[in-house]
Amino acid sequence: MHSPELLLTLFRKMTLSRRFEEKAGQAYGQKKIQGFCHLYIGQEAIAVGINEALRPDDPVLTGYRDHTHPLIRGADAGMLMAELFGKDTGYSKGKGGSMHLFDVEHHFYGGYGIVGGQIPIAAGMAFASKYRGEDRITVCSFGDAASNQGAFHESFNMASKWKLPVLYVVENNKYGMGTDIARVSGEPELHKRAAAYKMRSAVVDGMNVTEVYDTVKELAASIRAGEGPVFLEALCYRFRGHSMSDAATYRTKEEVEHEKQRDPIQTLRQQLLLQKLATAEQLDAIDEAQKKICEEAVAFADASAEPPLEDVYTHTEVVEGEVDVPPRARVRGATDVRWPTPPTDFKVTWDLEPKDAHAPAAVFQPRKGAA
Ligand SMILES: Cc1ncc(C[n+]2csc(CCOP(=O)(O)OP(=O)(O)O)c2C)c(N)n1
Ligand SMILES: [Mg+2]
Repeated sequence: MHSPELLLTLFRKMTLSRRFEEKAGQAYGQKKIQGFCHLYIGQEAIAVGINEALRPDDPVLTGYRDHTHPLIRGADAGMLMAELFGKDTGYSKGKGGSMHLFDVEHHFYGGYGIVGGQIPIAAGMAFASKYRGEDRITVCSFGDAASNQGAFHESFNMASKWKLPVLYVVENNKYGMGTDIARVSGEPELHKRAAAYKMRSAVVDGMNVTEVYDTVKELAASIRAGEGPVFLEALCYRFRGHSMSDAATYRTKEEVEHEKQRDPIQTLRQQLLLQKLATAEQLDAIDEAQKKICEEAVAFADASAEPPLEDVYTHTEVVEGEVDVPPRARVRGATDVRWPTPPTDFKVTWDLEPKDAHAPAAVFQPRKGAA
């Protein structure tokens, strides 16, 4: 059973994501957002279900469809929108943009435009947690098409061999940019690939937020207990185009309309009403409050300045000694920013390999009678 508080939180966060994405879509149409922009509309149950089942200090990474994760982890909506607008008040001073959001304060480590780029980075972050003896788990989501990247194989192999504390989640929305995953995959039931790495796997209805929450809660506990990485397949559907420019010739209008019947927000709304855990008026009020947050986010981004011209070539790489002010402190003057301080005593030797992961050394036995 889920508490009414939990269900209402899930509803609020999915609604916040939906309203933010609608505003981003609108702003893109008005040319306030340039370049690429990928909306998460339809897939909200996955990010929200996952995040609610995690600890706030568990690192999270995803691809370029990345607005929702930081938003629901507590990032400042105005600063996220400003980043999309390319403004100086954005999380990365407008230099990351829609595909490269990053919010260290809330342990959101990107935002990657290279398909599958986050998969090996997540293995590295999980390795770091294990090496430092922390009990954090890293969660990394990526799309169905990303699971055909070479980095998938390399990372899964190492994650399994080293029993890394990582939860990989494939958000299977059936399509890459416009290619049906079944057309290009020897094994389109993606979770089955885990067997090749002796990795635990699970499948979940990614349009059902409570199912995602329950599944991830259980899987996260198993990973935190040291039982090794897990591969979760979340079956879902995106209601909008791949990005803001999508000719949409690869799927029918009927298919999209049919899938919209499974809207995760409407499903939870119906559940809350049926179980009399909230009234329609209460849910509408929650929705209105999220709309207001997103309207204010757009107003903040609109009113913000472009990055100064002299900054064109700065802040694109880490420069030793450069002052590093946490974004919310820089932009909002916040004094409550909790900034992680990673250890500095790095040893770059083979000792980094977790000791318990060593396989027994193979003993070479020459065959009798061999020449
Ligand atoms: C290495 C690489 N190859 C190709 C592209 C172009 N590209 C951008 S998104 C995309 C499809 C990815 O689809 P999927 O992984 O299913 O994620 P979804 O967009 O459905 O969330 C491709 C091929 C890229 N960005 N990076
Ligand atoms: Mg996809």
